Amino acid sequence: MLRDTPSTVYLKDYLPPEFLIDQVMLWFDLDETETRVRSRLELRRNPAAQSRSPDLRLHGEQLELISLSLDGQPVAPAGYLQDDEGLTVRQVPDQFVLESEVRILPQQNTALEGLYKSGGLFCTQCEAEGFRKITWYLDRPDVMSRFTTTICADKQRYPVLLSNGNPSDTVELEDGRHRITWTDPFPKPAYLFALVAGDLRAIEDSHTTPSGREVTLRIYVEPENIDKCDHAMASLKRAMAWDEQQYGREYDLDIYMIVAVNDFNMGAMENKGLNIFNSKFVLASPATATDRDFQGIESVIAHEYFHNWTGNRITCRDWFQLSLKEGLTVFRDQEFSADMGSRGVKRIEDVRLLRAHQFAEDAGPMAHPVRPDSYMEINNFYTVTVYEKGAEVVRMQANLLGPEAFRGGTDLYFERFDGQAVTTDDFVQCMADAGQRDLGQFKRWYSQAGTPELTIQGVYDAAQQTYTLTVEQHCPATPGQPDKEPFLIPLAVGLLDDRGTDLALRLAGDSDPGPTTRMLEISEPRQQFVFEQVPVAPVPSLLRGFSAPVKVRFDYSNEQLMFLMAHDSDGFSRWDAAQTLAQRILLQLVDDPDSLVPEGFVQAFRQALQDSASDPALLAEVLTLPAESYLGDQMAEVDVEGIHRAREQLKTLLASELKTELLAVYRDNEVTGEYRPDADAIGRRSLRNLALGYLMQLEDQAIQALCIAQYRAGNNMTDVITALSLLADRDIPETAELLEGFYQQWRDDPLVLDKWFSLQAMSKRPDTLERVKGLLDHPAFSIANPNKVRSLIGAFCSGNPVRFHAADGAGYRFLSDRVLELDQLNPQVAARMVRLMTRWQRYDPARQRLMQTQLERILHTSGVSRDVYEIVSKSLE
Ligand code: 0A1
Ligand code: ZN
Repeated sequence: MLRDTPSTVYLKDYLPPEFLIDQVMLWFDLDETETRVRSRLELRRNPAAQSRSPDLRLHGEQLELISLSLDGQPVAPAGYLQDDEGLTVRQVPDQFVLESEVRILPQQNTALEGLYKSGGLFCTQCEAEGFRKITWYLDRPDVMSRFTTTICADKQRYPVLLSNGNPSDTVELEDGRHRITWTDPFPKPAYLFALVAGDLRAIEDSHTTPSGREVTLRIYVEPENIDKCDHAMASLKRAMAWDEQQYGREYDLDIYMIVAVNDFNMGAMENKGLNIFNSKFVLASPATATDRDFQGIESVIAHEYFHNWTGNRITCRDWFQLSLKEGLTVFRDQEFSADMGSRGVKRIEDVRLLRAHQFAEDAGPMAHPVRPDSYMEINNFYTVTVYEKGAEVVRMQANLLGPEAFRGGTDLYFERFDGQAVTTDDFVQCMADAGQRDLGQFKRWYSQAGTPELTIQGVYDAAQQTYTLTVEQHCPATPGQPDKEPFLIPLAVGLLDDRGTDLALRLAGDSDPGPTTRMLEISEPRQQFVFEQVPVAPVPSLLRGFSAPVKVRFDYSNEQLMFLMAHDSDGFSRWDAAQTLAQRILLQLVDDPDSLVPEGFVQAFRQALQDSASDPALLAEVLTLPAESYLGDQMAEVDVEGIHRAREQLKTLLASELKTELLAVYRDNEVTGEYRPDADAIGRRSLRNLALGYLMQLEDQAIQALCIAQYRAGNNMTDVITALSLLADRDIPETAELLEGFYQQWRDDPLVLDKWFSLQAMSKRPDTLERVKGLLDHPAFSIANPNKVRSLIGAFCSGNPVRFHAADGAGYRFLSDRVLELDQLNPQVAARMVRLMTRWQRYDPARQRLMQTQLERILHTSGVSRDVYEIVSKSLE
């Protein structure tokens, strides 16, 4: 916990390590009160070091020293110095063996970083800097070493003992204990180390790689969950085949293991050969998991698997390069999901997430580049910018190079850097070499924060038959970066003629007409593109497929947006046109509740609902209005109540105007037969549930009965939870009983209860905060469990803006109370929660003061963690 102001780490200060570790041997003695860890490190000076001190400095926190020896000789007390952050061993030779033994207390580790207990299991989380809570080490990603790990524990309580690599035979010991040794042949940084011990069951399968390696696949869970692993296993097998096919990457060990644990700070972790997962991203059955859960599992399983190459075989030189592995791996998992399901819908979902969260981050006090240049606490930089914007930056390189050169670039990357710890510059260089082009300007996407804005104008010259697009780029200032250099932006455009057909695009100088979508390269502050032989005044379709993470400003009329909505050949752009129009209408309603909704808008929705040929999943996306928080981001000052009122008003209007069509859609999209989470069935359920959501706006008893019937039918968790959420929004007499019934039915399933907490936290009812406070005392709630924190506190503060931002500040007090309580236990999760209050400058003066007061209160609380301190102090700067 914090005593002094935390120091800042800078990318510019990077130096290669002074020592390397060739071999690590670890021995764990796991026990109920304490764990002993013995380590043997084979160290030598790094020939590439740029500095040379006589001493060895190792990281280590919360370790109790039992013994220390160098080349077999005990180190005298004068020969070393231990402090809060590590160990200095004085005057070491150039090559030596250092052995130590420490005592640690996993049972008391509530931060869930290092070695900790989740229920009856021992497990680890070492990324980013958790290994230093296990033993003294050079805990930095550019120190890669071969690990051998021996685990010893009570056989009855911990029949399964796992670590990275390949296992030896188990040895039975006398006192009811047993022992096993795992050897990982691949050098790895300490953040990829993992250990698990517990009473686990596994499902097993196998996969044969193209080169003929037979890989055993095992998913370990607590015994009661053994029937909920099939989807995860099937997803893993699909991911392995996809990576072989798309990237030519095969798995490299004889065994691949996944373990599900209930207490986990993040989604999952890609430890070499032994992934540890939040159980939310493993366990699923039709009765307990929603379509979203099934999709989330497929994508996270794939993400962690893909890390084996992009992250593990090739890792990051330092934590500033985090997006090297995360941006690339997110891009890979996005493409995998697109191939497994509906590509168009996947792209829309990803862009929706990026705009809602990453654009907001870029516009707030924590804005940072994809490759940050400083941090206080690295755990605060596992952000949507590093992950999702990082993925967009990789996608833009794919857009600029085209699929073949991009694949050439990744092949080169794997060949050039296998077994190394490298930088984002190294990655871009591979792309530049494969694409045979200079990507120097492109690299600004890694170093400059902020969301670039493109202001575009189009002029048609009927006499010349030309259409000229003028594109200006500008990027707003972000903390520490007042001025930005121009970016290289791939801008995909099309032109629609008056019947909505794509024109072949011929740019000045082209000999032949080109394709109907062109990737324009924007590199200057202002640029013009002249299209020739354009027979009629076209409607431009801009940023097709969201070819770059930018905002586009073009002065479309409502009619043009409706035209694009109906005709654009690019599914993403059809959706985007609908969103832009809906946003425009909603913001007008915020200003003036009496403003007229264009009849054409309702008509466009009607047509879409009646178009039986359209893809239900895409349709559901088109008909989903922009979220309240996203609408707030579009205003100079967020009007909390106005936005909520306007959105409800428009939903109700659409519901009453389109009741017949919505009922027809509800009726026609029922999915019968056995539950399957395939794209078609998911699409139909999402459209049908969207229709139900609109219809429930009508406060109509027959529709409420329909909703209750859907809940009671209990066909699958998607339909059940949608119905229950809609009921929980309203003062319907049955609701209380249904909520209680749901709890009784699922009281032994923590993941289902997470949904129960969330839907109550997101209820539109005015008394929601009081209910949420009551739920903190519910026996199923625990502030020590991150999933529970996210599903109750997180869902309320981020998913219920109108209640969280209540004018009296009660929501803010509630959050800061929880943050202070949580910070004592789990600083990482506390820091994630406190972010929800850091965009205070976007609100009216009264709310600003209320939020600031709470932030100041947190900052001045003694013992606040470095994690929370960094977020709060930066937000108040
Ligand atoms: N590397 C993991 C996510 C992860 C990151 C940090 C953690 O603790 C601070 C834990 C997990 C991934 O990208 O899946
Ligand atoms: Zn990752």
